[in-house]
Amino acid sequence: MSFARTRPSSSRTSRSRRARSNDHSQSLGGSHTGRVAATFLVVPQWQGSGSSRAMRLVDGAEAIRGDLPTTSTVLIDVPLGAGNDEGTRVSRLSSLQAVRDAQLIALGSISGLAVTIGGDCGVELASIQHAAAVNDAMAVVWLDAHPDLHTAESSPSHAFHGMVLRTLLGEGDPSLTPTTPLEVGRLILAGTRALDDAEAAFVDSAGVRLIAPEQLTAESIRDALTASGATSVYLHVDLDVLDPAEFTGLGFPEPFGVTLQSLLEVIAAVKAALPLAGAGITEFAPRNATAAGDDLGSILRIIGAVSST
Ligand SMILES: [Mn+2]
Repeated sequence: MSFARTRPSSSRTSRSRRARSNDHSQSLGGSHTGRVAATFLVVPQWQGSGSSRAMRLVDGAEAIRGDLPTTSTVLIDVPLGAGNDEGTRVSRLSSLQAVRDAQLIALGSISGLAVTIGGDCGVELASIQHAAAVNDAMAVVWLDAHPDLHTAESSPSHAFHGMVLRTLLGEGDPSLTPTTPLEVGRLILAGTRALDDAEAAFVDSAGVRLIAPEQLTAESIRDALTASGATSVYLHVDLDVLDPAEFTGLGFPEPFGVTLQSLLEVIAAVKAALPLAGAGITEFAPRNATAAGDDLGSILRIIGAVSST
């Protein structure tokens, strides 16, 4: 193994957990969630983010993990260092490869629903690849302010979290691209509203389905799933799909997002339409422990909606 098995107890993590325990008493399985039947794969990867404050993603993952049932939680060890680009245009590629490999091993031993908790959106690489390999005709509902459809060549930041979906479609660094790519006809971008020019051009030329925030309803997502012909669905939730007025712990907030209520309705509609092949919740980047506590209630409702039966 090229990465550490144990994370030193950083003062940052200890501080956030201590502070949170004073003012935050919610936990999963409370009255606002149903029965939880999932395994949570916590992946505190920050190396895919292009933010100068990417380390906040580690705090975000830890804050969420503190509220998950320990018996059904698996923590992936993420390299402590940034890693390097291995001569490619993908920043920190070596770390991304190590996390991907560790995630695939962990996913292989999970039976039943796996819910991946990021970390940056790059954590979806392994989780979607794994889910697509064991589920036929799987749709991906990508609830995210951003389409994450850059190639290494078009990405201005070289940050992998902006390339993860394009990589899953088969156009990424060869060391990360899955053997069996996703089919573009089964991809649904939802709540997506911040597209770079190169991404918008790809959405147009490839005919990717995109439901803008103001069009996103239980009915529109159901119609898009029906049109895709899929028989199972992976649900990706980047928390930045939410309107920043409702949710503050974001590295890349984008205005005019969806409400929490609307997001919960859409998740319920997706689950009612097709069997869930997997799910991921990413990009929680609280600026401090108090701010994390303010957002955790919303996150737990989302996790409850995704994972309850
Ligand atoms: Mn995003």
